[in-house]
Amino acid sequence: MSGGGAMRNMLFAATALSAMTWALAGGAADLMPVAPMLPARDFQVVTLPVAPVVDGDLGEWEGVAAQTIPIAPTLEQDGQNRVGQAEVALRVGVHGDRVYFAARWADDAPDEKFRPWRWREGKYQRQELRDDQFVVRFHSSGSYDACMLSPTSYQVDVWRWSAGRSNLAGLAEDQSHLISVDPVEDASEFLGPKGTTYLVKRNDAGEPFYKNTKAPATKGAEELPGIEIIGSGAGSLIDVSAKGVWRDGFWNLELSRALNTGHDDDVVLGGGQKIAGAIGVFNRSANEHKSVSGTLNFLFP
Ligand SMILES: [Ca+2]
Ligand SMILES: [Ca+2]
Repeated sequence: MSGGGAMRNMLFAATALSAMTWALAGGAADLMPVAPMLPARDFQVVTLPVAPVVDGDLGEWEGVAAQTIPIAPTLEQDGQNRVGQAEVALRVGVHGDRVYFAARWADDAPDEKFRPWRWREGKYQRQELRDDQFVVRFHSSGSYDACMLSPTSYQVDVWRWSAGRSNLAGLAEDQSHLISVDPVEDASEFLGPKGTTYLVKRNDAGEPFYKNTKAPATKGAEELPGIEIIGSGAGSLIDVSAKGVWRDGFWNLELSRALNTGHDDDVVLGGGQKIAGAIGVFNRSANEHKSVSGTLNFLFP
């Protein structure tokens, strides 16, 4: 495992730890100050009289009271976290056989470039620019625990909206994370006080709708996009429709998915269940450089 990978994994693990500071094992032994997690809370999902159009215009949600969800950095003193202590105005409702999310949060500028190519010193070089992102996670199996280093294994269903990638296709990427105390093939490993934990990030089954571009050898435009849409995608990967519109200092994002997709890599929502989850916001960043809510216990009608 590379040093950078080790740090990423360690920090990912750290996001689920409460007020614990620990050292990077096997690397530079940097101390990573982990911020305390926000408290868990219940989140009532409402029944919507009409289905919202997933277009980033939240006008049809006016009759639904938004709940203000505080979010906080996963790490203390994280220079790459541009969100900080903030709030998301969140509304979640069910209409028919689908669930809808409306999220609105402050962001000083829309960042819609993902690792673009720029012509530098006689060739195109990747620029480590990241786009804005919003993620939702739901507990899907196993023993969900806010602390990833507790002796449990569990899986979460992850929806990842990205301003410069999935938004171009009107989607969020439908993914899952497996957190395991037992070794898993192709997992990232991280070390905690109770031993090694394994993390696997997977895309749901199906056909991708974008890919990373390759840069030509000869000079064209000064800057070229880092990704391109290659089709509409297919399968369980594209279950989540999503559209975000940035206006007047805020992202306005709508997400929607069938309560039951019929795909075995998705959690079934609705049906009066209480399902633990969380939300996270990135501003021009990736990996651990995000601000997250505490556990949200979604109470479905
Ligand atoms: Ca931004
Ligand atoms: Ca899916």
